[in-house]
Amino acid sequence: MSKVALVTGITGQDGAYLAELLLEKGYYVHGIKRRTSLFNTDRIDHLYQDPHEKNVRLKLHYGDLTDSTNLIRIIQETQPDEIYNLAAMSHVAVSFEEPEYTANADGIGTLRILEAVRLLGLTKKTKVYQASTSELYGLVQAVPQSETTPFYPRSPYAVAKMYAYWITVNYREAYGMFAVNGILFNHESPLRGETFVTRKITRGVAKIALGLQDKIYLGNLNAQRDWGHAKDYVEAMWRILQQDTPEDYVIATGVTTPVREFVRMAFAEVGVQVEFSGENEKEVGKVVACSNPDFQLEIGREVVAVDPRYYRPTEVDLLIGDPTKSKTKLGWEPKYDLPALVKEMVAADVESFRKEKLLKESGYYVKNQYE
Ligand code: NDP
Ligand code: GDR
Repeated sequence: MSKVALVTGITGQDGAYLAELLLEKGYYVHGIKRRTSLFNTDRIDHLYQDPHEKNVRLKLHYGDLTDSTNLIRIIQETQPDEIYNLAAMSHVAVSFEEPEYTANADGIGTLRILEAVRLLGLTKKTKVYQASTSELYGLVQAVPQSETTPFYPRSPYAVAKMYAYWITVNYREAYGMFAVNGILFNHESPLRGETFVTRKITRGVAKIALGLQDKIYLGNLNAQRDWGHAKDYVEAMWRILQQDTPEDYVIATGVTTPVREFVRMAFAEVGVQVEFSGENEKEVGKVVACSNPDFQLEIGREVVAVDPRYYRPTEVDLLIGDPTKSKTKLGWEPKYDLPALVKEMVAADVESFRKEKLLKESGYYVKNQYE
């Protein structure tokens, strides 16, 4: 018998990779998507199955983590063996602008899922995976950060996720549910949301190289992140739910890199060497060499500048995870390292903006003013 999975946040980066993985493994996959005024299923359109066909394995349901009645009905209808709760207002900087909504969706939303499982009498059937985050560690207490490192959240997002973390632990202990946290460090891909720093950089690099953008404005270049590939990380989510005992796991690469270095690596992918000078708000990145005959950028040109509007009221300076437990207990090993990730992301954005360049040359290009 095929297993049934319910994925919240299926239209997001991780939801798309996870849905693909579960379908490959023979699952029936139900996904919750929000109603939006424009289509929001770009990342999973390649998985779409016409509901009129027989044996459809992917089904989407309208829903929202802020609506308990809707969640109860979908869980009742789908009777899932596994729930992956990936839905969230996931942008740390935006959570300072929308703190109450973030608490509702990211914190109480998790409670709604767990409580729906309990109310429906599914505590022995349905396993729940909660998308916890390295943002819980926040202000550095110790490095590398492991399952036993104390939390010190530094944003409304992280505080909401802290509630979600503990309510998951509590439902496990109180009701004997298989409810677990994957404490995932940053993971990226060509499907990453455009306003997260890695994708903002790879898109900016592609557009600068193709003559579609002048420079990239960034915030804190000193922040250090442990960046992995989303494809590897959804495999870890699945493994966490296949264990006999419910436990929480850190998923990370164990390597940390400053934002500034990610910028250098991304420009190097298009044959452009960038060096930084100046400090804080005055820091800039300039071209010092260009070896790509297709993309001629003049030496000395400023391609990166700091804009303090991207600073956060409270920052997380350093994240570096200790994946020992996931490696030993789950047998999980990432296939991608950071250079391979950067290469894939830059190549995908160059390819996509080549098409945009054609549109621009034909008079159709419209700048996206919200970047
Ligand atoms: P994305 O922002 O790409 O996707 C978030 C998903 O949640 C989207 O499908 C979004 O829908 C949906 N969503 C947002 N709010 C609601 C709501 N109120 N009700 C229902 N659905 C909602 O995030 P990622 O895929 O990168 O991350 C997945 C999860 O993992 C998130 O919970 C995130 O906080 C967490 N996480 C992510 C890490 C990372 O580095 N990527 C690291 C650690 C944790 P829509 O498409 O309509 O916007
Ligand atoms: P993060 O990811 O906050 O770690 O949360 P993000 O890519 O937004 O920021 C990483 C670091 O880069 C610095 N930074 C900038 N960030 C953005 N977005 N835009 C900029 O212009 C910029 N300049 C510098 C930030 O200050 C920060 O230090 C991500 C999300 O996916 C969360 O949902 C997830 O829980 C964590 O990763 C783990």
